[in-house]
Amino acid sequence: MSDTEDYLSRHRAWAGAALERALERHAPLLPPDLSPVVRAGLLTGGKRIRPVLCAAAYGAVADPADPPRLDPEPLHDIAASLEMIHAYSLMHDDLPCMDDASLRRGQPTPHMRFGVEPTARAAAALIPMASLQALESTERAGIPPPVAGQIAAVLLDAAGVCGMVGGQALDMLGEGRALGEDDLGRLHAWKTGALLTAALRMGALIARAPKEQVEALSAFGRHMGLAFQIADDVLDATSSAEALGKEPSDADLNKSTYVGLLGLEGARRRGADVRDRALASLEAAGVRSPTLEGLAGYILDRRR
Ligand code: GRG
Repeated sequence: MSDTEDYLSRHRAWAGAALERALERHAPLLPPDLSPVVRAGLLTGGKRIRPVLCAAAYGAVADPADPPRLDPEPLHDIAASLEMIHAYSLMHDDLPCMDDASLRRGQPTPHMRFGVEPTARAAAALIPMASLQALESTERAGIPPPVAGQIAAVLLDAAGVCGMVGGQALDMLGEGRALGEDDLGRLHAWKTGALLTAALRMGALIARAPKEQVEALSAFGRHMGLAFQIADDVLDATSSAEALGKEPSDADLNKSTYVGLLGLEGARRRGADVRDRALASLEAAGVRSPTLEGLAGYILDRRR
C-alpha cells in the first residue's frame, strides 16, 4: 500500500465517524422512513476524497499558534458537510430520471434498495442537513460568524447553479452530443471541480490562511478537479463495472469524455499536465504540503 493510500484509509475512518455524528444530530429532523435511506447514501463506501482534501488543506496552511489549531473533531465535522452534499448528488444522479444507475460503490444504488420516491426525498433532505452541518459545526469550532458564513457560502455556492447543479444540467443537455473541449471543461469545472475546489478553499478558510494561500489552494482544487475528471474518464474507458463498482459507463450513456476527445494517451498526458499545474499553484504561493502532493498523485493514478 502506498503512503497516500495508507493515509487515505486512515483518514476515511474519521470521515465515516464524522458522518455518523452528523446523522445522530440530524436524524430527529428526518421522517423515520428516510433514516435508513440517508444512512445508505452517506455511509456505503466512497473514497471520502472531499473531506480528506479539506482537512489536508487546513493542515497545509494552519498556523500552529494563530489561530489556535482546531481539535480534529470540529474540523472533521465541518469537512463532513462536503461529503453530505456529495452523497445527495450521487443519490439523485443515479435515479432513473438521470443516469439510471443500478450499481454504485459496489452496491445496489439506494433507489434500487429503497425505491425512487424515498431516495429522491432522502437525498433532498441531505441538502439542508449539509447546510446546517456547515453552519453549526463552524459555530461549535469557535470560528467567528463572518468567517463561518463565508465557509458555508463556499460550500453552497459550489453545490449551486454555477457549480454542481449547473454542471449536472450541462451534462444532461450534452448527452448524445459531441462536446468540444471548452464545453466539456465548463461542464466538469462545475459538476465535479466546484465541490473539490470548495473542499480546499474551506480548509484554507478554516485555517484563516492569508488570501494568497486561500487562492493558491483554490487554484490547486480547480486543476485537481479537472485531473479527477480526466482520471475518471480514463478509468471508465479502461476498467470494468465490477472493478469500478459502478454502472452504467459513459459510453452506455453516450457522454462526451476526455478519452473520446484526446484519445487514451492524450487524456493521460493532459491529466499529468493539469496535475503539474496544480502543484505549481501551491509552489508559487510557498505552500509546502507532501500530503497534498501525495493526494494529487493519488487522484490521477487511483484505480476506482
Ligand atoms: C437536478 C440538474 C439537477 C442537478 C441535481 C444530481 C446532481 C444535482 C448533481 C450530480 C453531480 C454529480 C453526480 C457529480 C459527479 C461527481 C463525481 C466525479 C462523482 C464521483 O465521485 P467519487 O469518485 O465518488 O469521489 P465516491 O464514490 O468515491 O464518493
